[in-house]
Amino acid sequence: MPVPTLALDAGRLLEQIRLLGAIGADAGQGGRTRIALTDDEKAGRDLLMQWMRELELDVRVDRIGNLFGILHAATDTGDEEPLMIGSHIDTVRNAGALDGCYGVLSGLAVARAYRASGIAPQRAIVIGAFTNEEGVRFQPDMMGSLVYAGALDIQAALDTVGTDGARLGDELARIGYAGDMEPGAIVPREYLELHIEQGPVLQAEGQLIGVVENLQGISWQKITMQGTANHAGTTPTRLRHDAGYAACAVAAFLREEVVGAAPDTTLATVGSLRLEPDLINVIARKATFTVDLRDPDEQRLQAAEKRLAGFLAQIAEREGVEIETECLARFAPVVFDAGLADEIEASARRLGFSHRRMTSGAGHDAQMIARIAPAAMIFVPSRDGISHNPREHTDDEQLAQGAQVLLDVVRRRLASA
Ligand code: HGY
Ligand code: MN
Ligand code: MN
Repeated sequence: MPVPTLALDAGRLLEQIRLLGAIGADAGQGGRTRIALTDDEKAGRDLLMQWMRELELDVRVDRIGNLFGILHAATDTGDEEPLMIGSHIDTVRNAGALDGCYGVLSGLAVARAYRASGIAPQRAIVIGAFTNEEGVRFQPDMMGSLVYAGALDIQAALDTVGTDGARLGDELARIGYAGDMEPGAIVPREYLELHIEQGPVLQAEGQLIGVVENLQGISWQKITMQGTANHAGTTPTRLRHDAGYAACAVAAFLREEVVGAAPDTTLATVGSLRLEPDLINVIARKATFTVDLRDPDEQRLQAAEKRLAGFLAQIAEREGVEIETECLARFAPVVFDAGLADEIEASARRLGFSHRRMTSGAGHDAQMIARIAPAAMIFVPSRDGISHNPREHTDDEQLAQGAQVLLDVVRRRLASA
């Protein structure tokens, strides 16, 4: 079948990015917040559903709330092995407008290009928006695609209790997105995800397209330290069981010793830290905090976890605090499909776009779908490498060019056997 000539409507893509980015807008500080299964995220889902229907896509929702729009093939058999384009539209708190949304809306742009051409694709195109990619309310992250890939039991996911005490299944029902399709019912022949890099590499090297070959390992833990509240002015240091000090000692250890052991690859973040009773003149009796460890190499990631575990035992002994750890997410590094990566590189080259192969620092739904189908990712630059921040930005032209690469890969794949 000849490769169809398809035109990307970049204007509509950019407009939809802005319209979706306005949902959940944070008053007065820029940015938006659409944390998974909140009313604001529901509003984003409703708008996406409306746009899918405008394109006359067949809309499906599965039991974990993953949302799909299907552009059916020219023939019934073509529906059996669809090409899937996906990402997410939930956000962290006070987020940028592009993380996840760019990939989902670029999927709509691909479907729109086929619609506008009057050509039905040889194989169906499925555009997916996966539930709870960010994992900031309900852990683990990439939850919807993890369930979709069959690696997390649906009931366990529905019974997950969030950081606010809400049960995931109840919230899904409350916002009206507890669908009936079995997760995984649509098995893609391949999966593509277009995403902003969220890091500094492409901009630093003056490259436009990232051909993402692999994605680093992720280890999330919640650590609870139980000390003894006491008077800040009367308690000698040697008699303290200070959960606040112990938690801060862990953060310092992570930077100096854990990252220090592999400074070019291992990353460690204490992103959430709560002290109780959280008062200026009371020694903290309790510290609850999170540790996010990443490394592209599984052995180094395990070594980082071991170093942390060793220090926790030491500080518990030294400070006389009790420590509990809970694993919130643990994903080994993932290698994407080499053939798909080659096709992405070939499209970038054909379009005359500078490009380089790279590793993803962030987690993505692609790493989960890679468990059930060949998957690969396309990156575009993030200005100053900023993301998970209202200052997240990619130039309009770069966003359009990234979507052109996606469209070119799709049209070639769907025209081949
Ligand atoms: O944590 C991550 O890398 C992704 O944003 N969920
Ligand atoms: Mn993302
Ligand atoms: Mn993110």
